[in-house]
Amino acid sequence: MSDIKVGIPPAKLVLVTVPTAIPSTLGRGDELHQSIVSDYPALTTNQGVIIADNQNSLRATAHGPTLLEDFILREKITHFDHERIPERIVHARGTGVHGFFELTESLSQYTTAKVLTEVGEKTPLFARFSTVAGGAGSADTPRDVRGFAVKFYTKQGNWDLVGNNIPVFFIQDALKFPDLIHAVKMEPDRGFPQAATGHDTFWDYISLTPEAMHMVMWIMSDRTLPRSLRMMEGFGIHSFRLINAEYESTFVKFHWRPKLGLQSTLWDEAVKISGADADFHRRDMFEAISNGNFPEWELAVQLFTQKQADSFPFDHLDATKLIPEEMIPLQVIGRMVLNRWPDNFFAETEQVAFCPSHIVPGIDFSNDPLLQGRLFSYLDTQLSRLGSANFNQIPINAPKCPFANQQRDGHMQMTQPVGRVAYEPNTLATDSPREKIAGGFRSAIVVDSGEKSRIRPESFADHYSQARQFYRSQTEYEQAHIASALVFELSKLEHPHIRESIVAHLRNIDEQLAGRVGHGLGMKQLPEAALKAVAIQDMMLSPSLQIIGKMKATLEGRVVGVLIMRGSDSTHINAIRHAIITAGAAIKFISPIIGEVELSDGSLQVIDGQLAGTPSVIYDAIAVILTEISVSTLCKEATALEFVRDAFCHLKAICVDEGGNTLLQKAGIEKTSGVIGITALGDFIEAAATRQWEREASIRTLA
Ligand code: HDD
Repeated sequence: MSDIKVGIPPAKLVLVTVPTAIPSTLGRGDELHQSIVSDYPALTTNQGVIIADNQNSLRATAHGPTLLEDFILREKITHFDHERIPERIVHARGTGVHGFFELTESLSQYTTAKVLTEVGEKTPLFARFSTVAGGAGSADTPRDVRGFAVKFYTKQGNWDLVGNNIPVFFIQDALKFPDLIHAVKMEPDRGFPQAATGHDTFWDYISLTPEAMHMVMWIMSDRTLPRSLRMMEGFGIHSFRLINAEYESTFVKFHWRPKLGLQSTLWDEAVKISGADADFHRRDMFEAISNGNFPEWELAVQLFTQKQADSFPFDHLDATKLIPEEMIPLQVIGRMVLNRWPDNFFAETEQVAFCPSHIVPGIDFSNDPLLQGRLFSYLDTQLSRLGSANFNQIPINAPKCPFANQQRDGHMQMTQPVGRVAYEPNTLATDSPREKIAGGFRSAIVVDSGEKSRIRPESFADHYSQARQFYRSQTEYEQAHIASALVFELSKLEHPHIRESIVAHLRNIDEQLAGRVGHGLGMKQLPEAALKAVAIQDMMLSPSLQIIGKMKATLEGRVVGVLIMRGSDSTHINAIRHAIITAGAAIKFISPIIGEVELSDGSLQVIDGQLAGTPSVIYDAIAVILTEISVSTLCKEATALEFVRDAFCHLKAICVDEGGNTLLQKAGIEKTSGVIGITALGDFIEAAATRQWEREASIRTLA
């Protein structure tokens, strides 16, 4: 007999005794495993039968065929074969987190919804953030809209606010949604591109859909390249109605505003992040929650009456339009805090079923035709995705308030109702659920008249004014990014006529933008401007549409990467660590070899990332602290040179000591703004809290 230490999870690590000589007649090949697990709960089949051998199927003889009789094998493999459910047709890749909503300002004047009237009440919720076009296994950082869906488990039932990180949408009518999605997803004959808009079918459809032009401006902006899910806004998009105790209704638009401010990456950075860490956003959220840095958003509302709506120079029921904050100011009414990672990704994040039709008494829909179509689509899709009308019984979807009705049976029914009554009204079961006026859901009283027809109102015909307003409201850097993104996307097309058609639309948005894009695409002459149904309005500029304007000059929630090697100055490292942590950021150490690095004072610094595996794109700012000896080695490492070059080209602050500066020189980086010596740590922290926009013109042609 001999003692053997085996590798099993640390909590259960035990020393076990196994026979050195295993009787050959057993022939199992896993006696070691058997003896280790003897202290654990028994493994059973789904029928509760204890499994004696989970490593070998039942065979006729040692070298014979496997027997059909092996019910353990068949049950296990059958379950495995059915483990996947259809992924969401859109928004398949997502990250879900639990949290709560706390109301800080009551809207009792406008609504009876308790979630919006009981100040201080904490309503539990589950939020899921997603990309739209890619499959469940695609990367986190393509250029794409982000879904921003929140399920509030209110005392009056579940309320799902299913929005995006962009306040407008591509189309005005839900009938067009399947075409839009077929155009943007991978092309059906070739099966690519995955999670990308830079292909012919998408732009072909867009070129024939002028109502999409406002959304095109948003998706070509850096809004579709968020730095973190924690640093993006969310929007309910449609107008909804709030209904008060007197059945008076007020229109409302919902906005989520991140406490950390808005921040995006640059296109080149996003592309490289996809390669460095396909799970960048999910990991970022996971780490923030695990470290107790709970992400937080304000919930704000825009409230307006029908009379105000009638005075808007656009139709608020058209989902391709927004109401500028400068026109109807945002009123902050509460906060959302995300503080608990799900226990099980499939059970919660995958099975959560959001439906815009899930609303509670005191909230109602507007007649936005896109919203009206969504009210049907989501419930329908859950039936095919989750396989049963009983999807509401899955714990993540079940309300946390009492619920009872006479709906019965169906696939995977989990409840076992008793008694002979399964209908309402009845006289036979006095304790069975009944309809109730008090506290019950009532629709808004809306009077409508007109002819039944397939028609869109004339007030939906202005497709360019808000696109122009958005573009012209951006900073010069953001305008350049929009132009470059359009050049990049359209240059991918095989069909020149689609490119021309898009540039023809751009001429209605902004001549200078059309010129920049046309030039970038090598057009000798710009096409005629696209036909427009109504005159374009020059609306007032709205700085609240910028990202740069809404970035917060803070390092809070960010990560600084520090490149070090053996002998790096411990005084510099301690000073920089202190400055970064005091600023609310996290610090990660990078070195060519993982493990521990001995610093100048003999202390050991644990390394978080190996240089080739953790490029600077995953950090918000970097520092390089090296000795003259170590830097001579690093100067021959392409990854080290790329580390500093990328940080520089992505407009990040860089802090260096003398050794670090030698690496910068080798990489051809001048000590310009945002490149700061270790002695001016205060300046580095200040520079790291933002990006060095003025540097951009020196390293990139801004179209
Ligand atoms: Fe949608 C999912 C957001 C228009 C049909 N949508 C889905 C999700 C979000 C949105 C965030 C993912 C929810 C989750 O995390 O599970 N969708 C929007 C927004 C829209 C919009 C903000 C416009 C303002 N969607 C829209 C239309 C239709 C759909 C017009 C159909 C007519 N959306 C769906 C869907 C999905 C979905 C097919 C796929 C998975 C799901 O519902 O549960 O039903």
